[in-house]
Amino acid sequence: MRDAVLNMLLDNVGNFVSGEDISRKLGITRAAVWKYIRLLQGQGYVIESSTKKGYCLRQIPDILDKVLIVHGLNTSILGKNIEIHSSIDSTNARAKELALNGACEGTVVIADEQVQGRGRLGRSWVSPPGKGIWMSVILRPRLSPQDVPRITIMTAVAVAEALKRCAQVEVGIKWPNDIVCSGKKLCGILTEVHAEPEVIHYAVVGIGLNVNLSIEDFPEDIRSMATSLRIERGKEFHRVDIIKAILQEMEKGYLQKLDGDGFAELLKEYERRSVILKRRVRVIGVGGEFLGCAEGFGEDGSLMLRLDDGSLQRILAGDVSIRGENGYV
Ligand code: BT5
Repeated sequence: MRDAVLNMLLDNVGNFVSGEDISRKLGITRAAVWKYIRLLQGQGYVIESSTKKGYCLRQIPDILDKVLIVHGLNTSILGKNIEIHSSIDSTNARAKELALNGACEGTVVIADEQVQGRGRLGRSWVSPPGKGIWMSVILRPRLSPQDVPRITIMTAVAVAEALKRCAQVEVGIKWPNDIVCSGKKLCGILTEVHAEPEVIHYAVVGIGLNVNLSIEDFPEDIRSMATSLRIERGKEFHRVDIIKAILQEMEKGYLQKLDGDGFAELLKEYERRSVILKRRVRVIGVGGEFLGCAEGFGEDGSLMLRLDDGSLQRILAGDVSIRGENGYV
């Protein structure tokens, strides 16, 4: 009932809805309506009340409220099922568990805080409470397992588009899985799959996006290479707006851009945003360390690196990190 009351207020943000209308529509007493208004106010919603006019939602708090995420979310698959946690070990770990148990495609797990957020290759991901988007999406793509890196490419472009729309910020993409701003890491993507040689059972795409973190929120050892929207734009953002935009952009990419001409178009967009293309980069991979010029990206999401001896080295996504010749980018 609390959700239904909130939905009515959200349908009329900035306008009054009478207590009588709410009680009639929801079949509850006006005293009950008032009880839910008080509950919402206690959760941070600024609701003006007037004996004559009723209730008016004036301000929405930056909280991960499922009603806020679903309200007006214009997707058909992503976000059909949403699980929100105030604190969790890792949203990717939880999403994998759900996927194994048959959770539907498009299931989203979001947490206010992660206490064991994970990066690639066992690295950790800093995920303090209330300040970032720590989210994982379950997909069941009809792709050949070797093309899995396309999912990370699609997600990176989706996050970039969402940030342009919601935060008026132009970000770069650092292959394979980083979103950067002013040469620092704003977001990391972790795609994990459960597959057999011919078929992907599920993919879990984890997105860690630093929204309202200040520099002190990062441990000292990563302060020089990490950033947040707040640091970049000098103001705070509502995480829910960005979550919705990411889900909408991701769904577009998922449905239209993972193969054929759609993927060719996506790759162009990825290249346009790449911060390493045509630059000399150092690739630190399991197979060793290479220095060369990033010439392009393959259909499978690999990086084509022109080595100093003139040969072209194809580097698969997922097992390398990239540094600029003298720093992070
Ligand atoms: C990544 O790994 O960039 C993937 C990060 C994915 C995090 C999301 S959050 C939701 C979901 N649930 C999870 O448990 N994970 C996913 P990698 O390229 O390996 O980068 C990790 C490195 O980035 C660390 O070793 C640090 O140097 C740095 N780092 C850690 N936390 C950071 C942060 N909040 N912002 C910027 N850099 C960070």
